[in-house]
Parts: sequence; structure tokens; C-alpha cells
Amino acid sequence: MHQSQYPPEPFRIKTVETINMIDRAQRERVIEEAGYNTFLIDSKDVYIDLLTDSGTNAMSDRQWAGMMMGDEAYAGSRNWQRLEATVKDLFGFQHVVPTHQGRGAENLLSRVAIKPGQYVPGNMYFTTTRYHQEANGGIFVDIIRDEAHDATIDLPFKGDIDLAKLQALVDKVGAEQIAYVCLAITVNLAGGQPVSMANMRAVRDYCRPLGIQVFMDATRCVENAWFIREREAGYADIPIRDIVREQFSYADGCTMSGKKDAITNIGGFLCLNDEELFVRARELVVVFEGMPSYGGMTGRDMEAMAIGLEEAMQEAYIEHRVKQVRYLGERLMEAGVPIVRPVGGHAVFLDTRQFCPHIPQDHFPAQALAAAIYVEGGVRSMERGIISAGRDKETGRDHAPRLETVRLTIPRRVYTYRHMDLVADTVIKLYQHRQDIRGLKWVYEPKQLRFFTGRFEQV
Ligand code: PLI
Repeated sequence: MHQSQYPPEPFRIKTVETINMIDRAQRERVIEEAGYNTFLIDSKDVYIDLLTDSGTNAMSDRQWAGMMMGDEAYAGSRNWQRLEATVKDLFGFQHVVPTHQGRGAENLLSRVAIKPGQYVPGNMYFTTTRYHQEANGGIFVDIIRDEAHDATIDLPFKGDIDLAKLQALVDKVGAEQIAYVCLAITVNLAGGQPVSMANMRAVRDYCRPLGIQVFMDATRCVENAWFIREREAGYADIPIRDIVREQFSYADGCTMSGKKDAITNIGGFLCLNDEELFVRARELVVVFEGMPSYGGMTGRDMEAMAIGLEEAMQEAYIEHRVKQVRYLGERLMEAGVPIVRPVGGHAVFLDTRQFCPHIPQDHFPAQALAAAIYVEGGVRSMERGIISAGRDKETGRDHAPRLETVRLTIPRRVYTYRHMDLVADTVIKLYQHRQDIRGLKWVYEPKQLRFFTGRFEQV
């Protein structure tokens, strides 16, 4: 590994937050009390927190200054006007509806765009996205390319839609039975894998003549743009901002969680081109989120998001962001630790099928591994496998995904390369005595999004 491949942090640190490690005996007690669920551990008991990159970002001095400019009017806040103008400029859509976070936008879109019984094809599921689609009578169909389900295959654009799968679905059910295509850029659960511009264009070219709309999940759209610039012919010299905008030119709208690539701690929005869908979404936003000029966000949050979106387009920022994640992945691969390849944009995913082959999937190997990593080094990660996938709505049986992973998710601008070294050392040490990791069984299984609050004990 060449250190020179990894750019230094493109920022100076102005405010710090002290972190502490509790000892191993305490960590063993904490994980047992948390029902072996890393979501149920108190933050004070975590040393390096890689649970998620969602809302855990460090804001800049300019964003904090913007917070002081919050216009907390109930209606017509100037911060909304700035955010709306910024989103229209960067994303290029006609209409923007603010929401408290990404799932608020997913709720609105699913309500206005899905008729019960319609299909919603997408490039792999995301937990909250599929929940809202199904709750509104939609039937999710996975149309991601096959290779995305195999942790070991290294491809530049593993998030691409398999057009043959989309075509087969349309041939079977008819275009009018497709609510819309849900195209996530990047694909979180595939390992933060990007989608190529060529694929977005091809999906649009296929869908448009059939009258099928394409809605993107824009949550990590800047990371996706970085990969396009790095890997797709013709984009090496195109500014990130232009790549971001071109991505959205192939869509009819998007949902966005501002808690990721907008580098804030809360917020989201829905973008739409269709006037009628927009009017209906705006009618619903007042029921679920708030006025169409705040949608659950404070004025200061909207200001921070507008500034954060601009900062996310800066080349030095996004290069460091993606490469810091890659650094952790490279260190693990060098030591022989099995991870999902290639390393994606926001996280390193441990391939638990290879890490813990002694634990069958119905004993929740990834949940067990996440718990063991916490005990080993105070590092908090998250299961992304059979627990996250949930149960089939019709049959009640577990979805048993081929990818059984633990996600080490890197917050933006929060940790340094030395922290990544500590995480790598922890995982490598655990890998050496991995046969000691024991499987788990349910103590409490929630009905929806069970990974958040479920509890387990060791088998
Ligand atoms: O957490 P929200 O409601 O702001 O956003 C939901 C959401 C939508 N799409 C995608 C691709 C996500 O990753 C996402 C949230 N992700 C979380 C919380 C995560 O830990 O990955």
C-alpha cells in the first residue's frame, strides 16, 4: 500500500470531542445488556463509532456560522429559499419538497407514485425505502446486476441495473404496472457500489418511451459522481458538480437523505419534475412533515444543508472522503480479511460468510461479528445481512440475502487515518481468533425494521 495514494485531511481541526475506551470486561457487559445489538449501545461506551455515516458528519466552520443565520419563521424562511435554490441549481429538478430526513421523502414519494399492486423495481433494496414502498402496496423487485450479490467479484460499477431483468419484468407485468424505477446512487447494501453514467442513460432510454418514471435515491450521489470520474471513460476532467448534475438529468426526481452527502446532521428532501406529483406531495408534506417551506427542518438546519451541499462538490473534500474509506479497506485486504470488493464510497463491508463460516446464517453471523468487534476494540459497526433484510411480507419467511455483511461506516470529516489504523488492527486481531465468535438467537424481534431495536442472546 502506498501512503502517497491517500491524500491528507483537507481541513484543519478547530473543535474536538474527547473519546474514551472502556475496558474489555465493561464492553462484554455492555454488549450483553444491549442484547448483542450495536444499535442499543450507549454512545458513551463506544470508542470509534462506525455505526453509520448518517447524520454523524462534522460540519464546517461555514456551516456553523450559517446555523447562526437561521430564520425560524413558520413560513417562508429565507433559509428554505436558499436551500431550494441550491438544490435546483446542483440537481437540476423543477420542484423541491423539504422533509425531516430521507425516509420522510420516501414516504411522500411512495404515497404519490405507487398504486397498490404495482411493482417497484430497484437496484437492491434499502431498508426504509422498501418499507415505504411495501407499506403503500408496492411490490419491490430487485433488478441489480447479479455480480452485486457476490462479495468477491471486483467490478467498477457493481451497482448497475441489469436492463434484461427490468425488461423481463415489464414484459411479464406490463409497463403500466410499474410504479417507477428506483435507482440508488450509490447502492448502500451492495457495499456502497456506484452506478455508471452509461447505465443511468440506458435506464432512462429504456423507460422514457414506455412512460415509466425513474426516481433516484440521491443519498450518496456525490460519492457516486467521484467513482464516475475515477472509472468511467470521458469523465476524468469533468468537475464533480457537472457529473452530479448529469446523473440527475436521467431521472424524473429523487429522494435525498441530507444526513449523508449533504454533510449535515439532519434533513432531507424530495425532488420532482412532474407538476401533478409535486402538488400531491406538497399536500402531504403538511400532514407528515411540516410546511412546504421547512418540512420538519429548522431554518438553521436548512442553511447548514445548503452550505454542506456546496462543500460536498469540492474536489479535495470528495477525493479524501472516498480514499479514506479505501485506506481502511486496503489495510484489511492486505491482512487477508475478507471484505466486499471493490471498496465502496461510504463504508467497508466485512464478508461474514468468509469471516465466520462456522456460523450458519440463521444464527446471524454478521450480528454476532458486529458484537465481537465491539468487544474486541470498542469499535461500533452494524449488521447488514439477514436481520436487516427482514421477512417476506407475504410468506413471513426471512429474506436470506447472499450478502451477509458487517458495515464499518465512516462518518464524513470526523476521524483520521490513525483511527482507521486502529479499526483495522482491531478487526485483524479478531480475525485471528474468529472461531471463538458464537452465533445468536432472537430474544425480541420487532415487526418492522427489526435491526434497529431487536435483542439477541448467544446460542
Ligand atoms: O436515514 P434517512 O431517513 O435520512 O435516509 C434513509 C436512507 C435512504 N436511502 C439510503 C440509500 C440510505 O442509506 C438511507 C439511510 N441510511 C442509513 C441510516 C444508514 O445507516 O445507511
